[in-house]
Amino acid sequence: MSIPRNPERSRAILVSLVIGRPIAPDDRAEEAARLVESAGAQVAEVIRGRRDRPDAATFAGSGKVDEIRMALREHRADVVVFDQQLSAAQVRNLERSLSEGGPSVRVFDRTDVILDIFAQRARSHEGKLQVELARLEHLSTRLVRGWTHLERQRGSLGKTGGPGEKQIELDRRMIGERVKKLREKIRKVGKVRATQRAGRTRSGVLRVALVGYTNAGKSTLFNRIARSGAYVADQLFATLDTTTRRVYLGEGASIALSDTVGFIRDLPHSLVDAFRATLEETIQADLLLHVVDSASPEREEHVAAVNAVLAEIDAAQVPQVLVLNQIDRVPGLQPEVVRDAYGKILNIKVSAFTGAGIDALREVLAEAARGESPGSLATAA
Ligand SMILES: Nc1nc2c(ncn2[C@@H]2O[C@H](COP(=O)(O)OP(=O)(O)OP(=O)(O)O)[C@@H](O)[C@H]2O)c(=O)[nH]1
Ligand SMILES: [Mg+2]
Repeated sequence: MSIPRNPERSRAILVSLVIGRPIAPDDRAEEAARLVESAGAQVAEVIRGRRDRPDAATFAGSGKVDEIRMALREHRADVVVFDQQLSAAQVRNLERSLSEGGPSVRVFDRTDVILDIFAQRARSHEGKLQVELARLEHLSTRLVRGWTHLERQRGSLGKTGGPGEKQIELDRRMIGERVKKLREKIRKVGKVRATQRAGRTRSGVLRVALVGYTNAGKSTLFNRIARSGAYVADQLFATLDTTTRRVYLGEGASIALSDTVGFIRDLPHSLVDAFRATLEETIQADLLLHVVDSASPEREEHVAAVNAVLAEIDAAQVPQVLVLNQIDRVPGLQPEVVRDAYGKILNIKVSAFTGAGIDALREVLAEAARGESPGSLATAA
């Protein structure tokens, strides 16, 4: 499933400002652009820059705001996305200033975009509950600062009529009640999940979870290992629901393999909290396959961001195997299992796309399933 390719997608001006540091060769702006596109909008122009510190009123400062206004007019765009977290006051000031004397402009920040993607993608009952909870919690942080009337008019970024509208009509008190109800519902669904998990534990099957940065190739790898058909797409957060399959690896070795939601740097806290139940699959796993896109220049940052989220959900102690995926895109990289002098696995190089290295990976999993190689697995912590 993908977002409807709406020909009348919002045209967005993306603002990617570096605070404090000098401007880096910008993979960050590229990731932000992919986020915006994954939400269903179209990036008309990227405005970059750097500041020593954010401007209190508008984050960007008046010169940049003028530049954004010109870009909006030039591209007849009506959406501005900041690749940072904005305060309620900054959003309000920006919207007021940028809408002056023209069509009304909506301003979103990075958290809005990620929440918007999740809202569009959630399919399962549990996923929908979790996203609604995350959105309400994000919304309530803004309501505290007295922003109800503006929030009410805001919609989904990609003009696909996200599920947000209805909720936004609620006032703060009702939001509080709704949040409580949602938490209770999620807790109940989580209980069912725990029972299912207990069933798997009792059968003594090794539980393996695929984790990693969004778009690293987890679902592609899942399909390779499980010979199955999970949804794969070149978009961020293609997978939101955990899928688990029993995989037979020959000679009495079998595992329960889970594909999970991708991580991203600065994942909104409300989302981490809301998805805790889903991510429990990860915490409870016996082994994590940490999938990395080895062709990404940002791979080190991605690994660090994933490990940060793992620590946040108390999964840093779970044994981890680093799977360097997409080696077909890196000249010179061969499929191999790299071990240190003591036989501990440092990483496994594969291509989920071509299938190179997958047999070796399946063999490592089979060994782990038979309990033959406890010393060869490392943890992130
Ligand atoms: N060239 C190449 N492309 C790959 C490889 N593995 C995955 N891809 C592509 O990378 C994109 C993302 O793959 P997914 O499997 O959806 O990635 P994911 O990690 O599940 O992403 P999310 O569910 O969004 O977190 C798709 O276009 C895949 O076809 C690989 O080994 N080589
Ligand atoms: Mg996926």
